[in-house]
Amino acid sequence: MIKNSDKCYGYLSKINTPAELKKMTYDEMGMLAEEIRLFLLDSVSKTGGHIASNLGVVELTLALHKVLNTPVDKIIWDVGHQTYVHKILTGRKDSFESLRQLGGIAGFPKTQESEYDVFNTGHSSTSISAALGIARARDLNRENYTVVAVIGDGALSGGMALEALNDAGMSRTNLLVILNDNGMSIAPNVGGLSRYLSKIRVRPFYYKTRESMQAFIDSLPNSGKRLRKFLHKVKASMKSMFIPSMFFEDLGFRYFGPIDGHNIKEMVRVFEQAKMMKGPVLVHVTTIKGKGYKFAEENPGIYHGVAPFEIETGQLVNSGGENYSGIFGKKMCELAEQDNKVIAITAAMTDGTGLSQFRELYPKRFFDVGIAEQHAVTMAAGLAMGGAKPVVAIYSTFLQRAYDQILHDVALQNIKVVFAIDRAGVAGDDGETHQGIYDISFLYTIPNMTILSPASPNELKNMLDYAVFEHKGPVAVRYPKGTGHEFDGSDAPIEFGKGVVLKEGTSVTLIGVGKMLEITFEAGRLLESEGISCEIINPRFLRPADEEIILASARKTGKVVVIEDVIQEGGFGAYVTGLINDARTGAYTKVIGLPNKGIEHGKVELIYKKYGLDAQGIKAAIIKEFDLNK
Ligand SMILES: Cc1ncc(C[n+]2csc(CCOP(=O)(O)OP(=O)(O)O)c2C)c(N)n1
Repeated sequence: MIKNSDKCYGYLSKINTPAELKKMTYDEMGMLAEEIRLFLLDSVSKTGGHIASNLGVVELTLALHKVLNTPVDKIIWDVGHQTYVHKILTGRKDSFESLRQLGGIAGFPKTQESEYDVFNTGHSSTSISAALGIARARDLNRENYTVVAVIGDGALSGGMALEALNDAGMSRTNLLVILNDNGMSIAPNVGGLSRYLSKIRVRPFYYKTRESMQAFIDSLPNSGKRLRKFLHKVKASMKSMFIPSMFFEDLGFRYFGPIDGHNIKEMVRVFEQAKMMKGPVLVHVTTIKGKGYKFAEENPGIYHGVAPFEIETGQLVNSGGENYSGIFGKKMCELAEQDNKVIAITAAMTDGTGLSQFRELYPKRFFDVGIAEQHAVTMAAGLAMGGAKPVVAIYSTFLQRAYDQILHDVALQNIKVVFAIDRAGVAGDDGETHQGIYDISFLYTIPNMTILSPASPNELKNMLDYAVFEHKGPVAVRYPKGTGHEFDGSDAPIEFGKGVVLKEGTSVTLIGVGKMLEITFEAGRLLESEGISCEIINPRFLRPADEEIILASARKTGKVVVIEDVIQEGGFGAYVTGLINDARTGAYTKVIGLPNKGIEHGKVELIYKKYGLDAQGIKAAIIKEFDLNK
């Protein structure tokens, strides 16, 4: 067993800031890299986290911090899931036990956590835009420091990254982009750009020859002008001979690479050179995802982001029970078998959304479009126009990217696209950039959009049946992370716009949205034990809501509480409050949800407790609000 003791970490224990790194020799840095790998395995196997991506960037991060003068020089990490090594080197190694835990250090860059974290990331493909902005501000302020964006080949498939390259390439701004190419997104990377990169990866000969040639030209005396000109021409034509089109150079970047992202010395040499150059420069670094840990190297997709695991066997600690993503994936296979028009679309999240089996069984009806949520949604609209039945599976948080595509391309034309929204509600460990707590609010503003929220696995399956085969127009089925339980009546068929009163009561109406229904029942039991009679409603449809049962219950109890694990502004509770007020029932309302201030990382249950969304908290809030103790 690897021990987390100073004895094993002779080099690492000396590093508190990047300054110490600068004094190290390359051999020492090599040994430090090995210690960092052991340290990462030791801590992430306990806390869970993005192990494979971090194992892959150990040397890259060391080389960057060796060359750069951080925090004056700025590094912007794309997605930010690969910043553990950066955190270890910038004063946070002693906090690693608390990684992703409530109150502990975050799994992504956080400006409030350290001055070395320059820009908060979490969603993919933002780094080049942010870096270009920072570089432009630097120039306007007449300051002088280096700005670096580190972006993976997966993140490069996102439209924003390409928009930023397009702008940066012609900008003449001094900007360094490091492309960390491991051939992997979470799963193997997809698309034409990925194929292009793999072509470059296997043709380092061209770049090596070109570099040597440039060095030779530079070494020629001024008198050799004609030879110099001739060699420049040869160099230029070599390009078209070896690589059909030099994408990055044609965009306006100076391109270096591909270089070995596990060779610190080589990277330091190239980064030093690139840092001194004028204009935008792209250094293409090749790395191995999961490097140094057999299980992660063999299965980088599985070890991309993991729960705690056993180091020796690679065995993941079982979270118990089939989760909603798995249930969704199985149901999709059933739907596809029933109807050959059913199509599944993912934006680089095949495993995460439970669609691996679908991909195997129905490869022609499965599309992984890369990290391209916007494209996924509009492409789905096109498929539907062509007569297909597209189901777009995207995590709630990433669907934010495609707001305009949902509105402009799908909803305004009232096109039937099914949105399978995974990780809806509090998603936990990944923190504020990954919580699925905005979807009800943003979907509520979209015309023609129907929103369903299943409260159990059976309800998810039935809602998918309904959405795919019966519903007309755009429809979203939003379901949570993790597992769920059945309750009496959970297998009742879905009827458009209909909710269900699950328990009659007289003192207060409790409406539990989706996953919160289970906790609402628990809170109801606590209230009943104090003699407060609860009526419990499962709304099922958040839009259009079942106004009839809600208003009838409001008139009966005079007090209505909506419980949802999303932000309160614009949520279902806000809608119900308006409904009850407009109907002049005279009933009081209360929404128990989340404040709109960014919800930090931590276990879902602990976050619920902190924000009063656990059964005890709900009970206490209701008693206080309505003065029910008297
Ligand atoms: C907009 C968005 N969609 C999906 C994701 C989920 N996601 C996190 S990392 C990742 C793959 C990134 O691949 P790459 O940039 O190559 O980094 P690597 O982990 O391979 O180093 C994906 C799809 C995300 N963070 N943001």
